[in-house]
Amino acid sequence: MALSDKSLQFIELENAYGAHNYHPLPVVLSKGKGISVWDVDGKQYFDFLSAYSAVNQGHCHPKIVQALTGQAQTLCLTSRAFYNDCLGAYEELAHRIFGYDKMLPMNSGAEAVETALKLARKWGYQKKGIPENKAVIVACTNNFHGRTISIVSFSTDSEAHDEYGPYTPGIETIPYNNPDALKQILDEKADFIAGFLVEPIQGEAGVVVPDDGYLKTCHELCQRHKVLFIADEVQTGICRTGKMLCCDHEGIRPDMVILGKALSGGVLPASAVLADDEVMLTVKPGQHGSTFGGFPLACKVAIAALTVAIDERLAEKAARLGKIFRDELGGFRSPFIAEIRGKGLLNAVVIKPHNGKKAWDVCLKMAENGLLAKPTHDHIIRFAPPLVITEEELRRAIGIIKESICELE
Ligand code: IF1
Repeated sequence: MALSDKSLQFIELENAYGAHNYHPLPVVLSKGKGISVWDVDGKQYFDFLSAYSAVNQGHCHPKIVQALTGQAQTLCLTSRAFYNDCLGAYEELAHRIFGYDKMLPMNSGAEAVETALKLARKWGYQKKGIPENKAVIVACTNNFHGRTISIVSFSTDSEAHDEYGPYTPGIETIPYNNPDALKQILDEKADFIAGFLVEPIQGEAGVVVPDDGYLKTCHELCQRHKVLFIADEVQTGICRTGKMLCCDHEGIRPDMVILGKALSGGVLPASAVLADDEVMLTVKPGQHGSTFGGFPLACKVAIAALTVAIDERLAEKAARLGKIFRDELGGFRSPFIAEIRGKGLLNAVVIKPHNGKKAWDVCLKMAENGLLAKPTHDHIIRFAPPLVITEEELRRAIGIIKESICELE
């Protein structure tokens, strides 16, 4: 990709003064609207990453931006030392949409996952009678739940995990998409297990969709053994996979739901844990919190983001358009394509290296042709456009993907 001097300057600036904890595609963005982003030279792209599914409602959605700017001029932050006139309405909306007794608002996804783990442990000691300091949480191999020390403690990805020890104890991993593995560990030590933490589809692992019935079976096993079923819907939630929650596909109601990313339409960090009173009320005043969690600005933005998701029927759109995406690329023969998988508009193409070109080269070529996506694990490309995309736009984007692959053959 030829880079303009202007782009290079921004890239060099980040390289010089920023930590090198990312390896971005060499594109410098300065504007976004709906499904499009523009670089500093004014070139327009389809955004097929959507900030890892945080921008489901599209960039700078007018209703969400209006909520932001309106509240920004009124009251931004109070901390939870006082009540405010936005939080209750937000929590009530979450109750009406998701059907849980209570919400606990945080900021990043990782914080919400940490919150769920803390709640599971509290519940384990207070309600299940697990002996002090013996609670176990079960997670899955190839998980991605964030980057705090406790969360990376149970990561099985060496990049995310290594050299961050000593690690947090009390979390065990079992193979994903394997209900027998869950059954086995529950049979062995259910008395000590507080929760089972699972991504309904594993995003970072490369959009790994478990077999139909997996989540339902795990949910039943958890119920039978009095273990909390904790769904990390940070990436899959808010309509991305064709339902409001990915767990809705199997008709199960997790004991805890973790939301993040698109909960705020990608406008500011807003995450949350949803649970019923039996779990949520185990944490008492002073035992958990966050300066920004549930701040008025985030409440107003999240109310708007959820309202847009429902009013614009983003779940139905994701379901319908996702099928078109997989059908179209599934019927496309190329030596580069090994597999296409996904649900709704969370999809991935597994790339076989060809002509010495890999997933990274495909992404560079697509960027050149006006479509942004990012490889994960070297050989997988994730495709997740904002859900406000139209069928006509999706078909144009599919054209760019096909054309880019053909150019490399
Ligand atoms: C990065 C991946 C996506 C998540 C699930 C919790 C979190 C995430 C299921 C934590 C975050 C991120 C973080 C981002 C890249 C991105 C990602 F490739 F790493 F896996 F989306 F696919 N649960 N996912 O996917 O949320 O604290 O980041 O708000 O660069 O780390 P967070």
